[in-house]
Amino acid sequence: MSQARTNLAILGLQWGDEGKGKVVDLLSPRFRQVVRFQGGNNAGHTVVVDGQSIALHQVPSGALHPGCFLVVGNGVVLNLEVFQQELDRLKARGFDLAGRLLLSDKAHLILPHHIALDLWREARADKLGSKIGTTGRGIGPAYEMKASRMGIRLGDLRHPEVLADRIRPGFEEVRLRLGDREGLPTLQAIVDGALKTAEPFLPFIGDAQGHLLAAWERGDSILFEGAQATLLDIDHGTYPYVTSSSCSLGGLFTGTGLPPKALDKVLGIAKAYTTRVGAGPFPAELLDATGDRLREAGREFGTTTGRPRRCGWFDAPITAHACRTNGVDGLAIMKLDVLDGLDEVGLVVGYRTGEGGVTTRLPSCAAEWADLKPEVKRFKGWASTRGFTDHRQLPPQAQAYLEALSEAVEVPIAYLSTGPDRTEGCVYP
Ligand code: 2SA
Ligand code: MG
Repeated sequence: MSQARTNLAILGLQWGDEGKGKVVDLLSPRFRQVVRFQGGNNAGHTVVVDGQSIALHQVPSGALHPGCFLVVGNGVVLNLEVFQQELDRLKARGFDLAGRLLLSDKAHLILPHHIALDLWREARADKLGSKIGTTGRGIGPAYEMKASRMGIRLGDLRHPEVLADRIRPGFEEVRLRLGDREGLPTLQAIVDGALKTAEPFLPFIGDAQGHLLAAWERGDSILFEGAQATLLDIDHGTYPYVTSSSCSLGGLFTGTGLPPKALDKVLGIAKAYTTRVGAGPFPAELLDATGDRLREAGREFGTTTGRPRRCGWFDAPITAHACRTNGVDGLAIMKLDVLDGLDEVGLVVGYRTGEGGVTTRLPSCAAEWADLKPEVKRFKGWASTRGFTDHRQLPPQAQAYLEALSEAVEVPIAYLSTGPDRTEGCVYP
């Protein structure tokens, strides 16, 4: 993690909740610009400062460092009401973002009918047995409206006189599906609500692409903060059990308007084990007492929805896939301490196929995932790594596990987290 003065992307390599928030918070003092480029308030990034945790959803995790300018790129979908709540909570804790926040005028709004459609669709899918387990924040419908050319950009808020006409086509399509049911406000209420919520934000809405291009040209250091993760990527994840944005590296460029040359390094974030929230394939999942133990010890409950996360061993094939997809230069391995005290620690090195072989190749469709059984390599457990700040002092069993993990994904470890606080962790040389 000695990439000061280089432009760095921080990307999740599993199914989210790897601990990206902590890494961004740790690194952001070295950067002038901190940028979000995809996702919305489905993200939940927890940052712990002085024992107090702060959950961020749409505000970039550099918020806690007054020297960071925060940019929300065009690839993001924003719920401004929730954004306002986040700003208020930050302000109450002494963090004022005035003068250091820019929201792209090309970013899209999440509106009440998007949320209603998300919830309606999930309830319906539940009956059909095809639920995705979304966060219910309207993320899918907001991106869907963007792709079908019925989305509303933040810049549209500058033109209140035509806002109803802009929102109407998408709203009417949602109404066709949902009918006039409870929970779906009228078009006028949606327009009025959007304008009222947007008012305090108008000074912060602008040309984020131009701002970032200028920052890059003058040599400002830029940190790109991914949300969700590669296995939730709409193209490279476990489709259809994914989110609706491009969470892997490609999304950084479409989601900011910067060219690939503007990026120097990619730091991939992975937990020392694996979790996922919502439905979908998870070959490494532990449905036994060990899985429960990981959930309790790691406090694996959704930051946004509070849902219990499914837990399992570190899955090398999925993480290796994410490393290749993103061209990861170094790994940050998070929450090693959660594995403390186990007799044995497993590492999924491949999958046993129906035909009796072992593969590290990921299937491209959900049906094929179902056949995969994990091939687990077992390591002797260790007593404690909690709070360790020098990797050379780690118990030898933990060192052996980390070495095997890094070898299996073919990327060196750059940082290791041994506890939630900023101070708990080690940098590798
Ligand atoms: P959506 O709402 O359309 O993006 O849901 C689609 C899938 O993407 C998953 N997803 C997530 N998985 C892990 N963490 C996420 N953020 C929150 C957190 C989640 C929470 O940090 O804990 O609080 O529940 C996140 N956001 C989306 C989701 O579970 C679906 O599988
Ligand atoms: Mg999270």
